[in-house]
Amino acid sequence: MTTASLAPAVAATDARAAFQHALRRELHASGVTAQTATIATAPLLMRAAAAACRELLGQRWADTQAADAVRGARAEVRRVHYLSMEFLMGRALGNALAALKLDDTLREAFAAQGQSLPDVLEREPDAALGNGGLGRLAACFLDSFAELGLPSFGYGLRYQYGMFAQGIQDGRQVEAPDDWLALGNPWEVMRPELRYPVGFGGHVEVRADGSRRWMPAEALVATAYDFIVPAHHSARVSTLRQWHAQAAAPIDFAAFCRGEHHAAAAHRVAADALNWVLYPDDSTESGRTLRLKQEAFLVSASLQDLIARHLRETGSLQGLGRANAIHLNDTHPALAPAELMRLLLDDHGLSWDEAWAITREAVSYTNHTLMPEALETWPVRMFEALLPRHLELIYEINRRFLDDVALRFPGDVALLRRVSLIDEGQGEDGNGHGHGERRVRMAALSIVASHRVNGVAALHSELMVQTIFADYARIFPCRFHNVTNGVTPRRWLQQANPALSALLDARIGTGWRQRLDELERVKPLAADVEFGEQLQAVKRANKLRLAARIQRELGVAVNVDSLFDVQIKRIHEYKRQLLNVLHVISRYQAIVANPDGDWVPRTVVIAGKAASAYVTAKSIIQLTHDVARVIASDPRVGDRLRLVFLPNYGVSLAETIIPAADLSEQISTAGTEASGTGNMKFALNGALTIGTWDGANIEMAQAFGERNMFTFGLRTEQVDALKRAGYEPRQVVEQNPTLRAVIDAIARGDFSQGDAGRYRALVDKLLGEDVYLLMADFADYLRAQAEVDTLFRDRQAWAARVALNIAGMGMFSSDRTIEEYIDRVWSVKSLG
Ligand code: 26Q
Repeated sequence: MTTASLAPAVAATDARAAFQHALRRELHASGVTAQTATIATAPLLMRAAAAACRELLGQRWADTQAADAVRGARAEVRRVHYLSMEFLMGRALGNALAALKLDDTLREAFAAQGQSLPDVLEREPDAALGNGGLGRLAACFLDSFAELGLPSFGYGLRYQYGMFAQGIQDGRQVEAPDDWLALGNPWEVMRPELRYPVGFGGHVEVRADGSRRWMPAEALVATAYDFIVPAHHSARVSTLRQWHAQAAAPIDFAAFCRGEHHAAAAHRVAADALNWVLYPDDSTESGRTLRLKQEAFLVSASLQDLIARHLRETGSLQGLGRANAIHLNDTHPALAPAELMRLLLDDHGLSWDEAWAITREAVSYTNHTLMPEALETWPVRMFEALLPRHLELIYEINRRFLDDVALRFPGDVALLRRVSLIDEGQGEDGNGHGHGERRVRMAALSIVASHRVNGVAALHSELMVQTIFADYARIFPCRFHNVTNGVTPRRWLQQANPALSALLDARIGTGWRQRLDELERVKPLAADVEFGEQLQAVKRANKLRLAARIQRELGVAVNVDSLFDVQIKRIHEYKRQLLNVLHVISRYQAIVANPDGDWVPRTVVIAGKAASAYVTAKSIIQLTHDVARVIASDPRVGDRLRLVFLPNYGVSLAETIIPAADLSEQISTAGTEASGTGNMKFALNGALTIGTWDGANIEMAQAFGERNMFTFGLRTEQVDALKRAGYEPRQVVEQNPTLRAVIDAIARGDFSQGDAGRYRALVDKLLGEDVYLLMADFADYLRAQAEVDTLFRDRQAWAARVALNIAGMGMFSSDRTIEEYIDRVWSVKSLG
């Protein structure tokens, strides 16, 4: 045996020994020793294992930082700083064990304690610091950063409470705080030495030399907590650095001495408020100040950290923009360019031109939505009160930008008004915001200050430059690009679906974990009947696991041989969960009308959270429960149809549901879903897709063949044309007896114990404006659903299609996505 082949084995033994040592120490600290015969509980084992993993990762972290610092000092690398208000990491232990190749070691160690590895893994709370796709994308990106060895930091906030926990009472959503840190967080590494001041309020002082300096009234300190994200095929790691806010002064000592204990600590409470909660994606007006403060806090701490690192490594601000990419995950961190300008001008004494060149080189921005009402704007008066210096800088950026536009497009005053960073508040802004109130347009700031702007799927990027950003695309034609989203195959295939992973390993080898393209080797297997049977067996095992969970959580027995039809995502009108429910109702009515028909049994699974203030979304959840109850209690249905709503959707629940799905519902109105990433996870796990011609569905269909997806519905141009021609949903309903029967049943109160009022608002929306065209797409949706049934009856044909879907999913790895970001967005080359 050569030494080269020995080396990895020795390293693995070392890691195992180190891990076992750390685990023993952790258990010992909790009173569990071989002598005391104490049996460790599952939560205790979980924390001990996590702490032991963290110790091994700590070494990798130090090695990675040291290597990057050397390359940074030699100006050999460009570090990427991914600024995001959301990182939806989910659980970490399973991922760390897989990365460190310690699964088997731990399985044995736990068995010795009478515990099973999966049971222990289940004890870890999800890190749910995100709403949905945008936050999960950031988490997949960190995984790919590590895997690709990209020098990088994710920057976020360490929220005390993440995405709320969803409970269901009487069919209605109730929110509870997500106290994910209650038992401590074994993964985070506190970095007390990393402290940066962050201010709010106050005024701007003008110095004798004309320079300006912000004198904030409120002084906070940001401290860092690091979370280490391991690569799976090297010893590299990536870092998620999350900021925690504290008051700069511990207490107001004078107030304390006067006996005013509340007043003495008031600023501490105010500072702590920044750490409290993650905002939902449709935040209401109240409490918005805190959101703006959170955004400013994230941005300021992250940029100070970046600048300090750059100065430490290179000793000068020269080249800061070349050596550092600063990426904005949507506009939530869009204050970054203003804050960077402030730091460079006011704290470091650079000239405007120097500072602006650095800013433009460093900053890039991804847009995640086309809906104009979702574009972030903030009242100027809030800036005046909280961020007066940033407002001055935004005005100056705007003045220079508009001067430039006026030179290039002389006489086009309307254009200047449309592209200004400031919405002057005159006339309709389409956002329903108060007339007359001036607002800062965060997307405009992000575009003007970036060298690259990208959308997240081909259609979305096209529509972005044709609709919401058309004016900017005319002004900056080279700035806009597409980078289609992807998902990490490590979490979403290897860890979520061990059975399918093993089958793939046996048939095409193990390389797909690193090179997802290798899935194309599955293509010839589509004709292999035995492979088809194996796929079906894997699916059935995963369905059994999900059925057991449904039984446990809801007390509902589902037919494992039924078609599992799944829609899991945030509850939003544009995602059209309601269209899904309308189909379920029509199927129910059809079964009742023809109980002896040869029905393909279905289990329809829906999961997702509604933002607490989103009344319509909450009503859709309630209707789902009402319909589910009526169907389940109707003996005529038998086991041919079930509707189940699984509460408290999140990353971990997705990891159990997705591998068990036969059919993936991706049914947004064409032109509304920027990309979708759930669609990719399902196809990768052997579900077929019923979907509209929207977001990344389109590229998936193109990758594995349109005939291998059940597509339906109006396309974007048709949606626009119909709306222009004057859409009348009521007429559509009148002309379709099946649809009419469904709407009538809801309106009559058939699902609400005769209470016709419960869903009046919902029905009125459908018959009135029907903004998302559910009525227009209903008939074609039913047509596609019937095709699904037909194919499902033919097991072999279904399995062949599944194989073709999997075979075509190679390009949807987040590794490919990040390679494209490096090439088109973050490389020095992209600076032109
Ligand atoms: C904004 C202002 C104030 C408070 C909250 C927000 C906010 C928070 C989260 C606005 C939007 C979000 C989340 C958006 C999101 O998840 N978008 C999804 O991003 C995915 C990744 O690109 C896409 O695949 C999805 O299509 C898109 O919906």
